[in-house]
Amino acid sequence: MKQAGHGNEVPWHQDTSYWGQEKRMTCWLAIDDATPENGCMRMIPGSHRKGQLKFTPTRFEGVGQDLLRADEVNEDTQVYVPVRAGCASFHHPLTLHASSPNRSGKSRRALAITYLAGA
Ligand SMILES: O=C(O)CCC(=O)C(=O)O
Repeated sequence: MKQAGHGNEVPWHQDTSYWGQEKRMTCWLAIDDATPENGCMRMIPGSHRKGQLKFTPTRFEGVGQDLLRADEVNEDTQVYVPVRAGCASFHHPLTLHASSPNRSGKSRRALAITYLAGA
């Protein structure tokens, strides 16, 4: 949830930093159009092939818990992942991704659904 003109940064991370190596996948369903202006996700293509990277728990203002920030990220190859309202993106749990604060006048709401592989 990133309200218009508000919303925190989500630092570069792999979901495995939070979950461990469980076989999971995230479906990110946009409720509003997500654009570079209102803080859509950014990803590093191919980063899921690099395995688990080192990360540091980091305190962010206005966030009640530490977020796990990947230590070394080369943003040169990042891509923005705009998603239209009602559409979804899917990402591998090792894919490096992040999002910026929403500095626009439009809200950026989304629902993240995590699929966990059965045994
Ligand atoms: O909504 C965002 O900006 C980040 C979402 C995210 O990190 C995720 O769904 O794994």
